[in-house]
Amino acid sequence: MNESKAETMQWFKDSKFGMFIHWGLYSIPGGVWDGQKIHEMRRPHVAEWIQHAAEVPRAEYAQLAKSFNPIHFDAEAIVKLAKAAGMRYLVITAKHHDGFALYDSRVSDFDVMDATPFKRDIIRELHDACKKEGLAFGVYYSHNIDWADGSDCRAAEYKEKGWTIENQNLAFGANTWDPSPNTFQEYLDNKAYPQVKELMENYPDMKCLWYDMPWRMDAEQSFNFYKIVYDIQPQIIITHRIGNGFGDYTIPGDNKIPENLDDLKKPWETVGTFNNSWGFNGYDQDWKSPQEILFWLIEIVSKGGNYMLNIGPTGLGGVPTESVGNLQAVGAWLDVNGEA
Ligand code: JFZ
Repeated sequence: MNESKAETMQWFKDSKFGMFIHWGLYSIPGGVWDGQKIHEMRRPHVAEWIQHAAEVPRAEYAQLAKSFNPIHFDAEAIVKLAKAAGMRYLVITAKHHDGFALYDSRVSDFDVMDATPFKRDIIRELHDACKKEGLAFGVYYSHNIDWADGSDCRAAEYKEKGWTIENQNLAFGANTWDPSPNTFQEYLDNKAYPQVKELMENYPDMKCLWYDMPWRMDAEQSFNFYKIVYDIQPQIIITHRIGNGFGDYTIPGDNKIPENLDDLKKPWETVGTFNNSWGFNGYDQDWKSPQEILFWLIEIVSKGGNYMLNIGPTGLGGVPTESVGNLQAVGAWLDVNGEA
């Protein structure tokens, strides 16, 4: 029998330390497009937003898939690294804002099996490696923003109505440079809902689902995203970034430790970057030292939260050496000084 949501909540509260993985086509350019660095382009300056920053047309961006062949990817090695660091769960981007899926999707060809020479189901390999090594597993799914297939019609709508401050905020992150012809509803019905259903059917016994950036979701849409998960894997807990109050746990903000714990009301998790980006950025060497990571971890855990620290594998699938070394050092410290 499936475990209940209450049991997963308890698991979450006991887990404390997890690994976040941002990986996709954006890992190939690594924060640089046509010789321009992402921090010289428009915000946000995180490498997984390169398509948005450089306003890359959809067809041109999709060409990246042809060279996505991450021969250094080793699911088992990543899971073992997480364990060595003292982490107890792992969450990977099944689909980020660029719309590219890291698993075999039947409803879209823009995925690792159909569009790349690699043709290995990355989500399956990590899911199975976690199971084998006894680590909990979850996925991130960008349900609202999809630069390839969705969320653009409304930006066009706002543009037509005039860019009021309110509209500009609502359109934040939308593809306004080369919008897909889909309506938002078509995108939901033909891609996003079916893809979440596929994830639920294909990868059993998951612990959490990380929806993100719900800006334009209405309550019915957020509810649908909740229901698809609950119908198939009722034990899964969901981030509040699903939108409209449906989440089971809260993210106080990226790289943010909450000050007033009473405001949170739900169990919480701080997510953190290793340098200044989630996706691999080839020129950002501003790595958190083992001491800094321990500061974050201890501060967060002592306040009752979880810390999910991110790694951004390269376009070839390797984990940056600084991340590997610093995680191992954190694990070594915890082995001596940590408890439970
Ligand atoms: C989002 C994504 O856009 C980003 O690429 C990454 O996946 C990150 C984990 O999540 O970025 C956000 C979302 C929400 C806030 C900040 C960054 N927030 O509410 O402070």
